Parts: sequence; structure tokens; C-alpha cells
Amino acid sequence: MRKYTPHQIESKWQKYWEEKKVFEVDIRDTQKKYYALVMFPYPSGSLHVGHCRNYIIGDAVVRYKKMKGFNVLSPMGWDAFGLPAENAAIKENIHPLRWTLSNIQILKKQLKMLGIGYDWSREITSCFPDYYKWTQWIFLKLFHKGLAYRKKAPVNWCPSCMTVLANEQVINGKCERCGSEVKLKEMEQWFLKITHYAERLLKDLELLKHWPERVKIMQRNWIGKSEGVEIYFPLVNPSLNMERLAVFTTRVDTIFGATYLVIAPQHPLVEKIIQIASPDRKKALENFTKRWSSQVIRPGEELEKEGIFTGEFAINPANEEKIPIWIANYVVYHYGTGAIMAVPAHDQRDFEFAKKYGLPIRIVIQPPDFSLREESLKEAYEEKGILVNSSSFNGLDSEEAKKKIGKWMEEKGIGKCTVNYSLRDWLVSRQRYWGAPIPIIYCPKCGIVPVPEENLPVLLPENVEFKPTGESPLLNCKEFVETPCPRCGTPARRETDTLDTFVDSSWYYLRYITPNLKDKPFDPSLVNKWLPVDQYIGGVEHAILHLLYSRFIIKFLRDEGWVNFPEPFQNLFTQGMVIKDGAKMSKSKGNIVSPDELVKKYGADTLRTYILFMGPPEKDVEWDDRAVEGAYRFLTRLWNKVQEEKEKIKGIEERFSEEELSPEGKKLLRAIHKAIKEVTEDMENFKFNTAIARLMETLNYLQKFSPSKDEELKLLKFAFKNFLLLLSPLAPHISEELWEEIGYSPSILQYPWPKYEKKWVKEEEVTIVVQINGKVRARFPAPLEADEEWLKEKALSLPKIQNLLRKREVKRTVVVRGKLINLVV
Ligand code: ANZ
Ligand code: ZN
Repeated sequence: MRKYTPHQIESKWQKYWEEKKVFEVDIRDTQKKYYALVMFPYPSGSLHVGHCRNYIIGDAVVRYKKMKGFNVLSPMGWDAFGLPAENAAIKENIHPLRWTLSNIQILKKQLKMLGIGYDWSREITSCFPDYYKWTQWIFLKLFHKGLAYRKKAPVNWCPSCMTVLANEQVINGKCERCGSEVKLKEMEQWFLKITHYAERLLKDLELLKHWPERVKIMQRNWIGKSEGVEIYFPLVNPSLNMERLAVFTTRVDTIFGATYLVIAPQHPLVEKIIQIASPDRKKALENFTKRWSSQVIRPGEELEKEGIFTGEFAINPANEEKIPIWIANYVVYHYGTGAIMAVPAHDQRDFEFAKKYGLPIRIVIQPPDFSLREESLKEAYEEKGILVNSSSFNGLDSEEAKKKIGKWMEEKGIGKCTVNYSLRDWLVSRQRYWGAPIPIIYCPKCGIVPVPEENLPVLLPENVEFKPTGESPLLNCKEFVETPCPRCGTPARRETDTLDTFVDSSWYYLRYITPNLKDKPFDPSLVNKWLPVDQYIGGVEHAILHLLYSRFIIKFLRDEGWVNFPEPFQNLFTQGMVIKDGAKMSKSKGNIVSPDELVKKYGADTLRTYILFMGPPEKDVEWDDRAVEGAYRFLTRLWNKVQEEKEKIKGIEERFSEEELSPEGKKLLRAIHKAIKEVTEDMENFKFNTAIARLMETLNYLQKFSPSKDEELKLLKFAFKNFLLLLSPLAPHISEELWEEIGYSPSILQYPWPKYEKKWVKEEEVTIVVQINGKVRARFPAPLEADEEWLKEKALSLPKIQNLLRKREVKRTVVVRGKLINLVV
């Protein structure tokens, strides 16, 4: 008997798919298009099994949709710029390009080894000039619309990566990449005006019906829309040279409870106060602001609140009361107006601060039972309620009061209703080498001059020196930096910062459609047919960064008339992580499981089957080396069964007459139809684990079945055929091989996905006879598969049986499944 030798058959079929160009797509054929996309990887080393999960899920979808008759586009490429390549250059003295290219080779080999089907003719690499030319082009388009701009601002600086970071790359005050404490640093930087799209980015989340709810929530929170009022507090001291201080509040209903104001340490008013302050106060204020100006704090972050009184006062415009102005670390400069009115009775942060510094607390909102007392308040009352101590607004409900007071303030000119977003503009310049150069020239005469489109790409010079100084090697590359101004010819300087790699990845899925186009980034008419992406698959760690940026760029391109769809990704699936020893796999933790050894030992189909079987694909799962065996045994069982039967069924038809089947035959037929039904539903819903469980169960039926007549050989062939069709998206190599062995011609992918017949998936009903001490007493209908427990319960619930038993105890039950149940009393 032929043995299951995964290596042989896997390389055979991988070669076959490649030679026959099975996954190459005719891009003009858009009738029944399906764009399946897995987030393109950053080539920083070899794949571990956690990464593999991603690609294996994607491949299962691709193969399934192909069999469903779709023209499936499944491309692959490389997110090839970025820091690790540059760090390797510094540490290991290897050029980032060489490092990147060799990693790409490794990854590509691994993906092929797993049998993942890609249209390799569309491969893109974001660090190649023919790609980044168009990244630069997009930047210029944004620049010409005023959506890319340069600004001096306090930015997030990672002292260890020696570069600035976007807000999205700072997690709890730490660098997303290396975990170092991020500092604020005042620097001239390039920004993309994503805030221009804040409202649309928020609103269009509603279009994304098939995105995971948690991803949408994360984006919603990140955009952070809040509606409120900007209130103007007149300043008391005329020598401050500033008439009034604006604060932003979402709780204008609490205005009568504002007992002090707080400004952020970076607020311009601080400077003015310091200028006129007494020497002692000046020193204290300077110390305080120096200490807190470079800390990165975001709203909602927990930290010990600290503050200092400025010595200045303002007037509450609602009641003319004079209240003190403080500086504190819990007010963020870059949100709202960088200043707040503090209402300690109704805001927990203010409450804690007021308690710490002995500031007055005044209740202005009471719960329905009017139970709050200032003396006994233990924490802020942040709920809605009824206004008190609020002059003519007393007695109003807080929601109603918000509207009324807002309106009243607008009429009196002491406030303005506004909307605030916590979304900030996207900081895209990086002081690093390995990225797309920002296509800008600084001319002493003309100022900031964009590189003319026809001069793109601005090539990244290859011959530079890598010094671990943190300065971009581009700074010291004279040939790069020095260039005549494209407008006036005066000697000028190129921008030496490069673009954040998230700019590269914000549009790559458009390039796959026409990867070699020379005069445009993409062909709009084809892109409009192929996009949005029908199924996007990737890690939830991109819930904000990459997904938000891509949505932004698409909205911009749409405004520019380059695309006609509002959202890039119709459906999104975010897979869970593979955990080993309780932690996410990572090189630094040393808990990486490589697919290479496993494939060597068991073959790719086993690894694929195991990875898909581990658990629901959206959940994190713990890796279990030993459980791989189970998947291998399953495939071997299938293999051996086919070997036993193949000669008998090779030449014969798979059409049979159902009436002639034995009960065993009918059982198998039913199992197959059920498998078709359930596996199909599972494939539609990303439930690969239950699909495999169902196939394992079906294989049991197949194994037990031995055909008793010719008609049943045909049935057996039919069963194998459908089994292999169902298995093929999950374990494609073995499916192709056995497909050929039972007499079909390759590739299995060209055959349509099977359909089930309704009548065979209905539970078959049988009549169960109920006996008491061997005497027939009742009958009831039950599903054929009903188990002992179920039958017993049902029998005992029959009124007739209950009557007959009259509380006598059933000592024993005998069940013949599908036939009878005997109650012994
Ligand atoms: C008075 C008040 C009373 C507030 C009350 C809340 C409760 P979101 O939803 O995040 O927009 N705030 C405004 N600007 C701030 C800044 N730059 N740094 C820190 N906090 C700031 O929250 C808006 C609320 O957060 C505003 O409403 C303000 O406090 C505070 F019972 O104003 B509130
Ligand atoms: Zn010039």
C-alpha cells in the first residue's frame, strides 16, 4: 500500500499550481470578482506559526471562493521599509536593502512551503523605487491640497529609536516598537491632515457592517468626537495682555459649579503669567512647567495629579464669580483649548485635585432623591440629574440644561457650541534612512518647494554611511541633500526626513491591481471594479494605525476623483494570536515555534489542519506541539482509507440509485450531505475549526463503511469525491493527490464546491417503542441519532407511561438505539 509521504506530494502540487498559474488572475475579468487580501508582512525575519495562522486562514478563504466560482485575486507583497532593517544595518553592517531582500526570500519560500496560493505576478515591494515613487506622488497630492504641512510642534520623541512617532505609535506613553518612555520634543515636522476627515472617518464606520465591533469601537474612541461648549472666562489681571481664557467642556450644565480653572503646562498663558510673576512664584512656575512639559499624557490616563496655583484669577461668565487659575498635569495641551473649568463635585479628576489642594467643591447637579451633601461627598457625582445652585436654570434636567445654557451663552457671547475630536493630525516625517524620501526641497528664496511630479521618484541613495548616532545618514549625503531649486535654480537642500512606513501601507492594496503601471499609481477604472477589498485579513494590532490611515487615504483619493468608493475594506477579519508559554510569540521572549521543523516532520497539510483546528480563528490560542500529531493522524487515516479502496472505485461512476443503498449506505450518504451543509456554513463564517471537526467525524463514517454491492462502490466514490472537495481549501496538497488517485483530473480547485440535498440533511425520524418490563406500552417519534439520555427522558415524560409507572422506581433501562426503550421496574 502506498504510504503517506507529505513531502513528495506537497512539492509536486506546489510545482503544479505554480506552473499552471492556478492563482494568476485575469484582471480584466471582473464579472464575479473577489478580492481576498492578507495584510502584507514586514520582512524582518522568518515566519513563526503565529504568522502562519494569518496566511493559512487567507488561503482557505481564497480556495473556497475559487471553488464557489469567483475570480479570486490573492496577491502578496512586502512592507519593506522600516526601522528594523536600518538597525540591522547599524548592528550587523549589512545594507538595509540586502537585509530586506534576503528576508523576503526566506518568507517567500516559507509561504510556498505552506502551499499558500498567491498571484506572484503581482508581487510588490514598498522599498522599490517603482513603488515608492507613487507613495511620494500621494504625498505631493496631499501637499497641493494643503493636507500635508510642516509645523513646529511638541512631538513624541523616542530617545531609543531616535525618531519621532505618530500619536498612534505611542502606547501608554511608551514607544510602540521598543517600549522606551516617549518624550515630548519641540520640532519641525511633516503632518498629514487626517483631522480634516475626522467626521467622515467616524460616520462611515457605519458602512462597515462586517467589521469586528471591537475594531470599530477602537476607531471611534480614537477619533474621540465630543460635542460641547467653548466658554470664555475673562481674566482679572489686565497686565496679562490677554482678555479671556477659553475652556472646552462637554458639561456646560455644570458651569455654576466651576470653582477654579486649570491650564496645561504648555498653554501660552503660562508664559505670560511667568513674565509678570514675582521672582519666587516665577521660579516655582518655571520648575513645574519644565517638569511637566515633556511628559506625554493623554486624557483618561491614570496618574497622580499635580498642580500649582498661578496667582491669577478669572471671572466665571455665568455668575460673575472670581475663581483661581491653576496649572496641572492632568490637562492636555493638545485637546480642546488646553484649558478646563474644574467642577470638582461632578468630575472625578477635578474632585481628586480639589481634595488634594483644598479647593472648594460645589454641588450643582442632584440625583432624583436629592441626597448629595458637600460635607459628605466621597467622590464626584458624574451622572445626570437636576440642576441646583444654578440661578435661573435650577430645576432643569441636566440634558435639557446643556442645551439651554449653551444657547444662552451663545446669545450672550460668552460661549460657543463646538465639536472636538481627540484625533490629531498624522505625523509622518521620520529622522531615519530606510524610508521613502519626502519629496520636498528647501530653497533659500522660494521656501518650501515640492519636487515636480515629473522628477519623481526622489531616489533614496544607496551609498551612505550608517553610523549609530541617530542622525539620518541622508544628512551626510551631499549628493542627495544638495540640489538646485526646481523653481528658481538657486542651490537648495532636500528634505532629509523619510516617510513613516504607514504611508507606504496606506495604499498598497490599490497597486496590486496594476502592479507594473508606469505612468500612474494605479488604473482607476480597474481599481474601481476590484475594490473595495472583499475580505481583508490581519492582526487586531492594526485596528487603529494601518486601518485608519488606509481609510483616510481612500477618502482623500475619492475627493480627488481617483477612486469612487468610500471605504477600502468591505469585510475585515482579525485573527487571534498564537500564544506560547503564556505569551505572544516573539524573538525576545524566545518562545517562537517555527513552521519549518513541523513541515519537515509532518508536512504542510498537517500544520495547516492543526492551525485551523486549534480554536476559533478570532481567538487567541495556546500552541500545543503534541496536538499536531492529531492532525497528522487524521490525514493519515484518510490517506490509508483511500489507498484501500482506490482500485475498486477508480474507473466507476459516482452516480447511484439511492433506493438500492443499504441502511449503512444511507447513513454514509446522510453524513456526507450533512458535512457539505455544515462545512459550507463554517467556511462562510470563518469557523474552520468546526469544519475540520465535522470532517473528522465524517471520516469515521467513511472508515466504517464497506460497500456491499456495486451500487455502494459508486456511493463510496461519491463520498470520497465530496470529502476531498470539502477538505481541499484546508489541506490542499493531500486533497489534490487523492483526487487524482480516485480518478479525477487535477486541479481539484477547478471543480465546483459541492451542494447538499435537503432531504438528506433532515434528521431521519424513527418510531421508538416504549416497553415496561418487556411489554409494549407506547410509541413516539425520535431522530435516528437520538442518544440514550434523550430517549429515556422523552419516554418518561409521556403521560401514558407516567400513569402506568405511578411513581414506581425505574431500576434499569435498556435502550436499542433507533428502535426501543425498555423500562425495568
Ligand atoms: C467641565 C466638566 C464638568 C467636565 C463635569 C466634565 C465633567 P471628552 O469627552 O474627552 O471630550 N477636558 C477638556 N479639555 C481637556 C484637556 N485639554 N485635558 C484634560 N481634560 C479636558 O471630555 C471633555 C471633558 O474633559 C471636558 O468637560 C473637560 O472637563 C475635560 F462635571 O468640563 B469637563
Ligand atoms: Zn527657489
